[in-house]
Amino acid sequence: MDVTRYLAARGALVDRALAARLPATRTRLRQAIRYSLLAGGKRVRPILTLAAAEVAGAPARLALPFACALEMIHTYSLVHDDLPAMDDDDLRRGRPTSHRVYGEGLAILVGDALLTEAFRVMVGAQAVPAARRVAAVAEVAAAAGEQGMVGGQALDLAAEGRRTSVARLQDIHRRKTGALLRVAVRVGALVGGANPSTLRRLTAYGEHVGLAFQIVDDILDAAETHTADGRKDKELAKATYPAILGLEGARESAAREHAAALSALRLLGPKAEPLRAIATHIITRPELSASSGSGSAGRGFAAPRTPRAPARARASTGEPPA
Ligand code: GRG
Repeated sequence: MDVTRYLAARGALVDRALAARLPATRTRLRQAIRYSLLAGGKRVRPILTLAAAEVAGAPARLALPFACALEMIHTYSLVHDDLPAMDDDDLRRGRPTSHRVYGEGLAILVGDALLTEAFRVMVGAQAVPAARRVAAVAEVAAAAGEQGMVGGQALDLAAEGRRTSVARLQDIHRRKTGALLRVAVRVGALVGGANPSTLRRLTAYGEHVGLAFQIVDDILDAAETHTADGRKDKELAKATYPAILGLEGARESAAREHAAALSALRLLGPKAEPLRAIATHIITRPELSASSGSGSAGRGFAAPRTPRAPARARASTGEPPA
């Protein structure tokens, strides 16, 4: 299948739905929300939700509110992660970060509003039977909160500058990045009414894709660090796969997770083809090849990479902000 076309079409569907749910108004908060939400992210999580719903036998549109909600939660996490108290990043999705444009106070509120709106959108998905809806909302809450993404971010903060074992690193990644990717797949399956064995297989797929995604992200960051921004030593103080396993070890881990993701889908037939293609696309992102630079502009899995500038690492070395 032509995965690039598939991703572009599904991404456009999600973009339109998000823009319609949060139409432009004259308030600065709404402008700031739209600035971050409609900035051209890859829409990996919502696309996984739509694809999983189809594997379960439902039309993708049934899962669209949940897909939008996951993108809202993901965008909130990026806006908050970029704040001076976290990573202190200047660029996100190829443009200045929310707090650089709108100030820290409003950027915090953008995240708060997106997280809250996500739950309103899911609860209001009337076309989804109430029992399925409640089950899906509860799973998203768990994946986004202390047991999942927020807890993982806290572990990540605590791990900076310390020696970290592979097991600990996996735990951080499973929660910080993996939980939302896993739940994106599960929610599509739940909303679509997947039977228990399909749900189990899709869950395993989501877990392996979640880890592969984060390992690839670490590899891309490490490659960038070596070639471009000269922050190698500080980046290596972070808990990442290349820092612990080396680049080759990290690539092997990503390949193992990819193979496990495909194996989980083995018995799901042609309906699962988009999920297979997405897994393969994630680990063969164009920026992954050693010779490539920092990516080209525009949508897609080759969207511009944001140089990481960890404020916490700078603070610990006493280096002034770049
Ligand atoms: C602040 C509560 C809180 C959580 C932050 C996920 C996260 C936790 C922070 C993001 C930091 C980061 C860059 C992690 C690496 C993996 C990742 C989530 C990359 C960004 O996701 P993409 O590549 O981004 O899907 P786009 O912009 O395409 O949506």
